[in-house]
Amino acid sequence: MTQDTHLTIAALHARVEAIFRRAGLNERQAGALSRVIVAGERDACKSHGIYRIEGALRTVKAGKVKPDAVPVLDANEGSAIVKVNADGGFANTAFELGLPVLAERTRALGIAALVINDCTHFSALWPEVEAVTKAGLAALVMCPSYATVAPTGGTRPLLGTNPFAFGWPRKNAPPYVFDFATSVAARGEIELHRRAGKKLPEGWAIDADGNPTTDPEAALAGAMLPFGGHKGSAIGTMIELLGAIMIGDLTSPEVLDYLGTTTLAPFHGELIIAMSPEAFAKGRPGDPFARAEQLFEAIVGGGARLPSQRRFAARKVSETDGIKLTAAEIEQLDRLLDKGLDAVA
Ligand code: NDP
Ligand code: PYC
Repeated sequence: MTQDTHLTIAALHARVEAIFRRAGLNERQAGALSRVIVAGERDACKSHGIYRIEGALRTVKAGKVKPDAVPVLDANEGSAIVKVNADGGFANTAFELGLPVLAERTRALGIAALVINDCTHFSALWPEVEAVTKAGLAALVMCPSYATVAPTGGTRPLLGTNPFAFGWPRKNAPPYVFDFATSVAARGEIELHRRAGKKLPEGWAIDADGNPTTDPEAALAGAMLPFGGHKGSAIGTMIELLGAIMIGDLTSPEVLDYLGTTTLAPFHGELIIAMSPEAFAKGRPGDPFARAEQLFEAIVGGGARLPSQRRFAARKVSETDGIKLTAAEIEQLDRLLDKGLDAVA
């Protein structure tokens, strides 16, 4: 088999969900995980698409994530801080449980936060940001990962690739969303380069001796670099403070100590802050949504593109033509379904 295959979004979802169910995940964990992984493939975000299934299964097999976890909501009546304990399961299931209360609380108070504790988190953040914007709210989302990034000026990994995402709701267009690793690239990208036998672009990583490298193996053994030098380094540090220390959960070095490897999905917490633009703008001139549209028009009018535009375009193609997978990817999905946890080391 050498040809590419096109699967509908629903068909890929069914396959991915079946793999997770076969591996022993309960319905809620399998459903939530399949939704984010398939969303990654649908939107051409390969670094957090089906390639992540194997890592999730390895983490289950290693006993570092609970496949039958049932997250517990602490609605903290009336408070701006809503908490979900993921019960040692995947973050995505906990997020789905907390989102309605987060939205209700943000509408009532103008700003509220969802704290997720004790979760395994390997996914992109934009599915969560988009879900908050669907409720008409702006969102900031962040979490640590594991110590793989050297702070600017340092040579040893300390910070995580710490993703940071933001979303702004738009009435007649897809939301404004950005979502990026605070390292030059996500670690998933380094792994995809390694698998493809490709060199890394300059400036992504240093080797174990602190020298610049374009060799993915050397980069994985050394350290990745923060994006934008000291600026990305500071934002990555902020995420350790807000998305780990402030919420009483593991920092990236603590995650690595706990797992002992970067081949398993990281276990930590996550912070989601939701804001009501109407509540913040109340009493001030102008409609915040109309003013935001003027800003977006100016950005696009000046020749730039909005973040997520590539993703939304890829989504449209997937919705009409299906999701394109290589023969090797289909074989891998078949193998994971056939062998379950025996398919992974
Ligand atoms: P990218 O650098 O690929 O993209 C970052 C953002 O910038 C996207 O929103 C992208 O939109 C936008 N963008 C890219 N190019 C342009 C441009 N020319 N003009 C305007 N906007 C642009 O992301 P990363 O590789 O840093 O991260 C990839 C994913 O990895 C993220 O989803 C992140 O959440 C995830 N991640 C998860 C971690 C975890 O621990 N769970 C850790 C690290 C990363 P578009 O997509 O449309 O191109
Ligand atoms: O791509 O950097 C990454 C990553 C780390 C954990 C999950 N994704």
